[in-house]
Amino acid sequence: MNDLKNVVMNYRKAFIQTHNNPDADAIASAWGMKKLIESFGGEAEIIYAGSTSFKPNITNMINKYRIQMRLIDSTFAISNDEVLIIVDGQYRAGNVSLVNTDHVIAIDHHLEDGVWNYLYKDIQPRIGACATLVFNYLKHYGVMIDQDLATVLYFGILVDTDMFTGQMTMIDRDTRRELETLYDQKAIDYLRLSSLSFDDLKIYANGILKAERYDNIIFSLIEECDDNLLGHISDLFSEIYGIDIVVVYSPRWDGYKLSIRSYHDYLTAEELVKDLTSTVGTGGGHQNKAGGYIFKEKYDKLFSQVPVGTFIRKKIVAYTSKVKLLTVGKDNPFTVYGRDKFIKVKKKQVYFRYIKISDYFTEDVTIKTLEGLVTATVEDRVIIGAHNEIYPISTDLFAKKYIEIKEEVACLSDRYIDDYGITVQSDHKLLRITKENINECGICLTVDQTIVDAMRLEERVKVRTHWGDFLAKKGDYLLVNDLNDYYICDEEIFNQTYEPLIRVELSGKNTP
Ligand SMILES: [Mn+2]
Repeated sequence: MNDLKNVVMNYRKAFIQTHNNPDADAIASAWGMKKLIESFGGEAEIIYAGSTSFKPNITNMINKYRIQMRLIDSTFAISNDEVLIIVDGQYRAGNVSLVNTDHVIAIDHHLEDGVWNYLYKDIQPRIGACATLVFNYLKHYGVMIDQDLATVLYFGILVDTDMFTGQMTMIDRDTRRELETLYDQKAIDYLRLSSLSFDDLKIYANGILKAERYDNIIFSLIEECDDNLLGHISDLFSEIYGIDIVVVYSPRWDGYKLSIRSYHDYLTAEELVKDLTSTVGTGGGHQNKAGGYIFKEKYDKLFSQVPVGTFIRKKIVAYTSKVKLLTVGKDNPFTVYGRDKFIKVKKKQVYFRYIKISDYFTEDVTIKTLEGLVTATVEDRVIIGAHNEIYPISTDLFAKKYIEIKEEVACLSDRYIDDYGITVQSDHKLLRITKENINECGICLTVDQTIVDAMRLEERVKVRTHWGDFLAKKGDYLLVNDLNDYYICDEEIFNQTYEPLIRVELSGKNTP
């Protein structure tokens, strides 16, 4: 993040380009970026291509905050002392009109679309809205965020995340909370309540007429429309008696936007969207509400012969009929699968990173991973596992299950930690552990010798425990300590952390 300022300030002027037909997130990101560059003492102008007739809420936003944007056409050109900054899109992407230049910066939250030699790029597809990224740049450079800018950024995030129900990370959630201390709530209501036009009613009505029911599931194809509308329609469908899963999809220039609802006993909207988009797009969300995207390019490579509607129906129906529920304490995995399917395994010796909370803090802490929150007391230690997985452990238990290692060795934790990493935070202090500084953490070795029964799962299974429901995918392992204590282990983590007990062959002595 440090060098964005240096890169931009090498140029006399920056042109901030949104994707064509910009939406609230694109405009919010561009406006925030303009303010950022002006805070550096630079000059910036927002440009866009496409239609000049906006949704009423976009028009209201532009007018209310007097956001200046220049409409460009294919003749638009920039000179060598000017830089092009693309927000909420990428250079040479199908929805970003081409401006010929070698001096390009991209700040975006879509999947990386081709290789380009950017002067600077920040492309983070897991983030819910580009406005989240821009907010964090403003914060990083200490720019004052006034109420107007906070409101516009907030509105961008709100719209892009389907009212905070779709794909979001901890960074989006933190940004939302911070903006809520600064924004103008009334203005948000005003913008939110002008999100539909009268014509949208027709789209809404057609979507209802075209809905198809498969038992407890409803599917509906909605004509190209504002993202907002999809959320409204799927919420309405989920109120129908006897329906617990809703899948609504709508074409976009490069794919399909998805809105999913689930009030099923154990299938969450999030897992449905993740399964549906696993090879063809992206998706995320929560228990009941989720959003996603199917990319046309990816889809056509794999399933060009299958209409998207058929693909969506088949995939959702297959998923809902296949997933089995095992309730700990009630279902016996040995009877469900057969005793002979299990093997005895024990924990391998694995090196992990850990921190002693008292080395950094004098009070209790909250640990944030991208997936969620964990809390720990100042006496605890924290083990950093694989895939940003992290768990607090009492010092007593730590002493039983791990030994501290003094010399530097390769740790499993190091391989998986990424740029986002984890954040440990108290009311007064913040510690961020990423791949940059993970080698400053301590090292420990597992010495746990517990033997459990393990079975590789050939299907998706959900295990309901006292702590909640855990979803296993095909290939993961079901580990059984006893009938009141069984759990799921990811395939890769299993292979790295467990090993089978060696069978002792009684060769030569098996004579009658
Ligand atoms: Mn966006």
